Amino acid sequence: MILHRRKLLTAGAGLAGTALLGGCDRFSGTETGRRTLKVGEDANLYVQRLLMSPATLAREFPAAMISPWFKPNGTIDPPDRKFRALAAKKFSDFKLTIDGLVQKPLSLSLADLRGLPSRTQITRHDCVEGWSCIGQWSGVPLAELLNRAGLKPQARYAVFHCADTLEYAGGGLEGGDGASLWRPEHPSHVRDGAIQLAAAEDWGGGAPTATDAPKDDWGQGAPEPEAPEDKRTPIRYYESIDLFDAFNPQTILAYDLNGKPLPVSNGAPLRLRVERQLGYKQAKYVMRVELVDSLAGFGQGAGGYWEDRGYEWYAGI
Ligand SMILES: Nc1nc2c(c(=O)[nH]1)N[C@H]1C(S)=C(S)[C@@H](COP(=O)(O)O)O[C@H]1N2
Ligand SMILES: [Mo]
Repeated sequence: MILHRRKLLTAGAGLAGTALLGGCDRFSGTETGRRTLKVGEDANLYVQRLLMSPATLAREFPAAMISPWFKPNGTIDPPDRKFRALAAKKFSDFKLTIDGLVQKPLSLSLADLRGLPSRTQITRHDCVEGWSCIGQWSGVPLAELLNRAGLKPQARYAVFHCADTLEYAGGGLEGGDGASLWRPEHPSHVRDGAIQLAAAEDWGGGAPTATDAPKDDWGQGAPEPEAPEDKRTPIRYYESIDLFDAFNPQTILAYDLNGKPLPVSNGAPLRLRVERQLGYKQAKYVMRVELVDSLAGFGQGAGGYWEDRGYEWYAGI
């Protein structure tokens, strides 16, 4: 079903709807399918309908059920040079970039984000490794940001670019079994190797070219000039969601956990909460949200770091 859906979404506006429906009855028969097909025709109508249709919310819990400790997982302290510089100044220089298929790209500091309307929710985080934690998250609804930026009609997904390097293209980890064998069940394997390597390397995306030299891939400025040149491309964590989830009121970019600023181990300065999905969708260290019409150009094209390694793109709980 997910493959059908990808095919459908990337098939392009020029194809007749009926031709597409032929192989995709199961998907197109759903409400989601019908609404997704509307995107190319009238994005404003689509977004209006989305906002008016009752959102499905994940369960929220009473404060008494908050876990005493929210287990950090995956990357817990990004080794990347740029991230370290931001963290050293308590993220006072941090700017979240919102760009891609938007009318007006945004660049917002943590103070800017804290000044916007916020949402607080107590939800349960379920990791595929088999553990759960209940935490209280506060942050800016993604819908707030998307409404301010204004979507272009072609926008279909939000891609979350994260600060942490997990490996390097072309084999960045020593003693590797190969990327295809790495799974979330073995985060320390990924993490330990990545820390050793990324700490020694420039984080800024391999050899800069004339076109991308002024900006790294988070849009946070030029790579450090003193950094050693590295031909390898760092593979950073990324995630993506569709506009249904993007506009869900529980979808927030969280800056507080349990009433305190988010610890680095849980994704400071900003992490995604998309509450109806599993843990690996909850991107930490979010530097940039890019609105796109296709996921094909990112990583291996499956929509996320773990999705590229075999996990489902829609990780419903
Ligand atoms: N940037 C980034 N986001 C990430 C990960 C990661 O390694 N890097 N791990 C994911 C996984 S598998 C889980 S379970 C959660 C863990 O979030 P926590 O550290 O707050 O428990 O973050 C998710 N988001
Ligand atoms: Mo996870």
